[in-house]
Amino acid sequence: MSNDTPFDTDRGSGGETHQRVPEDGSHTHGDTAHLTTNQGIRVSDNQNSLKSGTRGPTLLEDFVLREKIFHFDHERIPERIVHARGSAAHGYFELYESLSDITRADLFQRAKEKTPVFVRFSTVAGGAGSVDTPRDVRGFAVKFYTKEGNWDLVGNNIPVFFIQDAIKFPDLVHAVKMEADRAFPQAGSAHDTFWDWASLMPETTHMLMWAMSDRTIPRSLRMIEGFGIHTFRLVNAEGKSSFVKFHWKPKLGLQSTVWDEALKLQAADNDYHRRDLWEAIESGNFPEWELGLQIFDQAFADGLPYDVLDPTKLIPEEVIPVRKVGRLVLDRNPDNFFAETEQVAYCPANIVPGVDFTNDPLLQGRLFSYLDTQKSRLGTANFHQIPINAAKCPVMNFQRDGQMQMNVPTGRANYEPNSLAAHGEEGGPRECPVTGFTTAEGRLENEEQGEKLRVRAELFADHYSHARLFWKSQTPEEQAHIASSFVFELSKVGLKQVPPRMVANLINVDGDLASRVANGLGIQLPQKSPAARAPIDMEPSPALSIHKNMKETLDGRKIGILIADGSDASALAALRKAIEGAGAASFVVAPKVGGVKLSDGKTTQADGQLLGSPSQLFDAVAVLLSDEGAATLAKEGAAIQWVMDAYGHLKAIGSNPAAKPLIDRAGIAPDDGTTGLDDAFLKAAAKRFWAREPNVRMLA
Ligand code: HDD
Repeated sequence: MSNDTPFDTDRGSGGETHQRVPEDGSHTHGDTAHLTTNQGIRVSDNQNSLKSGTRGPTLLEDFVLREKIFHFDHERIPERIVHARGSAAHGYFELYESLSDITRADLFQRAKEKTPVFVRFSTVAGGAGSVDTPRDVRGFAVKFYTKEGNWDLVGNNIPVFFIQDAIKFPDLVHAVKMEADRAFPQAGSAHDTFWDWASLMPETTHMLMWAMSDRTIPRSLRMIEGFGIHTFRLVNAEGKSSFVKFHWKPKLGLQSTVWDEALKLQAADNDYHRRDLWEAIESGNFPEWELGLQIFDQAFADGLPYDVLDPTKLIPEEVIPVRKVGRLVLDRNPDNFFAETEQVAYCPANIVPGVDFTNDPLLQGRLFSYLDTQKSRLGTANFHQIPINAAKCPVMNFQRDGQMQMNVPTGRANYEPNSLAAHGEEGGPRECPVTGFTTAEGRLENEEQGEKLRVRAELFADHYSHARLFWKSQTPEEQAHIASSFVFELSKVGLKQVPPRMVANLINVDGDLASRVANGLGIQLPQKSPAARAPIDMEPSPALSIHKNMKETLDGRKIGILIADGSDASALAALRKAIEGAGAASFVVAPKVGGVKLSDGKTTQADGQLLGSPSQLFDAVAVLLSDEGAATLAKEGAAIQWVMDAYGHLKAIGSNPAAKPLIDRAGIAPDDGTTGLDDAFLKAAAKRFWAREPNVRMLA
């Protein structure tokens, strides 16, 4: 081994310990990286611990072994109490036009300017190792590294929340997470404690409607909306402030799975969403959203029959249109999951000059919680110095020391004011009343401010108007899914008093919904529960429906093609070309991944083996078989299930005539979604066939 230079030439001048591995995988070449301990001592043997004799006991002296095991023992940090399972990506936000009239926030000043971002998506209830596709809310957290500091917009894919006051958050989370004594179920709300609590908390009803809708079983993280939820403020250079609600609109349109598909995805691929996001970015199909703003003023807020400070309410887009102001593009996967996705620390209190809070009592509680959480997770008040959390603008203050301090401040100036400069010493930074963050004027939205009260504002007592609005805004198919989800979840509840109590609340939303749920549960329709405040009727909002906002496109979608020995080579090539030409990815599935002998005698590799690539992984499926292949696969359960599930999940199924024995064996009744392998298939592949659903499952 060459060891002729005193310093490792692969190490940066700052002494950082990037563990660069030589391209040939070796670690002994003279000019390549060497394995070292964390103290920089080169390691001569990474295979054997130091022993007394060949078969003797391991020696305590082995600092290489002890350091390696010590570090390994501490590799995990506490996972997030909620949103533990997540996936993230780097990207940028690009502004369409200057918003200087409404905000002084630096990132909103100059058209076309890009601001770097790091975005983390998550489920809420499950642990870090849980699956990607339970019925659950998705977190949508964006860290903007602006030139005037970090702004975190920590939202969800649903525009409202379960509770109105942060003091209820621990109760919500305890109720929804695995039950305290048995530690199950993981990652889902379909259990006693969640519904016990939710049925006793009528303010959850609006959010429950969303949670039971297909919003919580998205097809892809690339196809969800995002919302800031709370009413925030934007403040311009003159100090004039406006209220704002933030929206993220996915370029690929909204799309969800059906429940049976989501359940089967949990078995097919635990990492379905993580993989999908990663692969899209890796292949250059960068996920994209538009940032939309709903802007309004105090007079508008005062005129509403509900309170804009109540996070269980939304403002329909039909009432205040969403103004699109820029786009978010995710174009780079993280280099290291732990360093970035796990250690990223979002905090709703991170805002920049030009953005401000409101008195929403849920938001106000969040302003405390996240900073506190980060200290507990990352172990030190210096977590802001971790690269993924560090602002990309100068950070200068007199905060000092603490565990894991990475900065080495020079001089004596660690207090302010000081007059050290007069002595020729470095005096340090000073406050700036002009460009510094100033709290917006007019934050006293509430005339009673000043009295100390533990109360809710009057209009917060309206628990049902917005739940009714949501229900009325759905298509009949979506309503059937919502009613069926209530039935599914409440059927898992063993506490007998809970389902009737929940149904009693639902009568306040809609009598038909409540009857359908009671009927699906096989229980008597109970008496309506008393509403704290009589609901009002609102105009339906089509923007709240997924089905009314889906895009018929193959962009970003994936089509599975089932082949077997003898499949037509040129038809396969043409099909793949057509699929990819339409913007989708094609994925060839075959009984053997190593090879299928096509009609031209050539062997082609499959992308996935049949059993490991069930049809729920695809948006539409094509079956291209020879007579021989169809005869074989008609006897293969996995192939029959492949076609049956595609049918049951309301997807397009294209097939060639020779595939008929398999199609028939799967019991497929022809409809608009069953086509040949021509253009009609590509058109069909961009849709789901809701009309088929009553033939394949009983919905509530
Ligand atoms: Fe929260 C994490 C979203 C209310 C306390 N929350 C967390 C994350 C998201 C949200 C997306 C994960 C961020 C990431 O990817 O690291 N939370 C919300 C939304 C809420 C909300 C949209 C309501 C509108 N949260 C909320 C309340 C509290 C918390 C009321 C406490 C009073 N949330 C936390 C937390 C977490 C968190 C415990 C866990 C891990 C973390 O913060 O970093 O502090």
